[in-house]
Amino acid sequence: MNTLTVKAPAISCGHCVKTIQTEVAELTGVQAVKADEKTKMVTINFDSPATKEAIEKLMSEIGYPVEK
Ligand SMILES: [Cu+2]
Repeated sequence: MNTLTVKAPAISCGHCVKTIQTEVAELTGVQAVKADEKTKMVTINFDSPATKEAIEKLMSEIGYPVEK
């Protein structure tokens, strides 16, 4: 199990949190997604075939690019 923690500055409300948690969880290999509205941090637990790159790409596609 790998853990990725990223900051997504575009998170602005509970709806954003729900969108991220729903969309990222659909990626094959992702086990758990926890987003926080206040800190704008997202923690993802994943296994193969999911990758850090694939998760970050998906977050950009749904409108929440991660801060580098
Ligand atoms: Cu929102």
